[in-house]
Amino acid sequence: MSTAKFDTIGQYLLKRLYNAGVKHIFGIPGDYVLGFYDLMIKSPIQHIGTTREDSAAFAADGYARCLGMGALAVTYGVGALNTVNAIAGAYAESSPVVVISGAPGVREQRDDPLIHHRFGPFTFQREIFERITCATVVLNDPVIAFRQIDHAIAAAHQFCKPVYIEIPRDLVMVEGYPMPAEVMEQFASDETALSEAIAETTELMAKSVSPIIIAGVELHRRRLQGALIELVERAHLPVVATLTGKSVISERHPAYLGIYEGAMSSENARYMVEQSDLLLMLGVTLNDIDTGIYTAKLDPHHMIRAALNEVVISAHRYPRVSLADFLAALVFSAKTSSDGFSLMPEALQANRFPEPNRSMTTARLIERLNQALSPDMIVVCDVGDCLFAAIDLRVHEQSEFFASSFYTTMGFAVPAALGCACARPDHRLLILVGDGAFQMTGTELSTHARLGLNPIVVVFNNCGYSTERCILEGPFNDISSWRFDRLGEVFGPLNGYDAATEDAFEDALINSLNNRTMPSIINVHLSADDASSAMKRLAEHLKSRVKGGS
Ligand SMILES: Cc1ncc(C[n+]2csc(CCOP(=O)(O)OP(=O)(O)O)c2C)c(N)n1
Ligand SMILES: [Mg+2]
Repeated sequence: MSTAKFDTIGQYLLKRLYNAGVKHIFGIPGDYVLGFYDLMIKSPIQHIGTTREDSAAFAADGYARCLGMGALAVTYGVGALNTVNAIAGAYAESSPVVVISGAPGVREQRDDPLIHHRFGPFTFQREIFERITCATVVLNDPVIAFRQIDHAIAAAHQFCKPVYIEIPRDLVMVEGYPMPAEVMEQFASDETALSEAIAETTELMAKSVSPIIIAGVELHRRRLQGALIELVERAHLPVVATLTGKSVISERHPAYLGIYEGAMSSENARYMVEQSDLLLMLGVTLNDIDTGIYTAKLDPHHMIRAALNEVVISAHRYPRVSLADFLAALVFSAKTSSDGFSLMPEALQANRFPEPNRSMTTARLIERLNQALSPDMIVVCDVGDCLFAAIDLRVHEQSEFFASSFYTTMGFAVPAALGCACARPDHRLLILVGDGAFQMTGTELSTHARLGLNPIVVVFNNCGYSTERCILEGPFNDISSWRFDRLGEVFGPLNGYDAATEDAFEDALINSLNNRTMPSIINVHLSADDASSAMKRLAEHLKSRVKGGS
């Protein structure tokens, strides 16, 4: 009979993760983490094996974006270090991913052995992760291990960033000790600054003739979408989103005008933002992507910018005001308008498809996907021209759009979609990916297949690294040509289609939509010099700037 009074450290970690909403853990086993794996498969948490550790981290990132937390468990050195790029991405993109790494046992480490997967002092791995997470803990002391676990999970929640938990293999089955919960300091808004910021904002809004909201990524990460929609609907304000904030509001809402991304925006969205006399920027990060490679024309003197914990109006600043409090107070004080939305959102193209024998282009592909999107679809997009093309994609009410749109790491989409599919089994995944990015982590499609998932993968096959070609053409942008449609033989079961023309794409798309039992992949042949409408708009703009000398 067991005499154990408390959970073991491994059991406690699994319990706390489960209570935080983590029902799946992604990763690849190794001897330093096997004890933890053994506990995991005996727990209610399901293990999802991936083909590579960075895929596990991307999957956990997708999972976290859907449910608020995701986790992966990997072995020491070779496993953990394989996740560094993906975890740096989760850090840059504010995604609360819990990295669990096994490690040599505490007793083993004492003798300083030359043990496999070791690459330096045993502290090195934690030090690496310290730079790309908001908390790192090494569970090498049973007395404080439970508290360290609580701390790491609370930090991931609070800061919306990855955390690192290292568990030496000889402590997985050692009992820990319950401790009183640590009180983490919570950010509290300064009431005076908040009310002054709100008073000034409402006054400016009342005077403004053409106010517009620019909705940013932090609204999504802090789960403030509900407050945004309330504000939009109460005050009848038009809204655009940034690319990193894409889908923070339904892209079919009557107040929504599209993505604003400087010269890459649609004409309508660009006009509405750039002629506005009051930009209400909520949770917007002004990075190069969201400013359309710095082509945005946003006048700071017409700007109210609510960031995570400050509000900046024109040239002055209200410190210690949280985005959530500012938005809640703004909703409360918004003058409700009984007018309907009198906006002119750009109508979705309703062109006829397919045009017989017509070669497929990126612009037409997006048009057709817009028609095919349904409210139960989540779109996960890789970087490359498909990301810029997605500016013109309009996702529905309950659907979401996820991408590594700020960090822009290739290889995100196929594995992140795996995480989304596990998190939201009632949704269908549409994956947009370039031929180059697919070659990085496309093997994860076989995990989708193994689990009986049914994503539709659209490969934008433009014969290499097209985005890089736009910057500097050279043989380094050529890649080998893969028969993506034939991957079922190796990665399957899955349906593969080859689509060079609109007719072929139409057949492939209809078959893919109808087949819900396995993944589908459509290899869409695009010409190497084809580009999304957004890229063309940017090129036009840059050309006219050169001609105009500005
Ligand atoms: C991991 C990683 N390596 C390199 C890059 C640099 N990069 C950005 S876009 C791109 C080409 C992407 O090719 P593909 O997926 O085929 O999309 P395309 O640009 O052709 O539309 C490269 C190499 C990157 N963003 N991420
Ligand atoms: Mg390509």
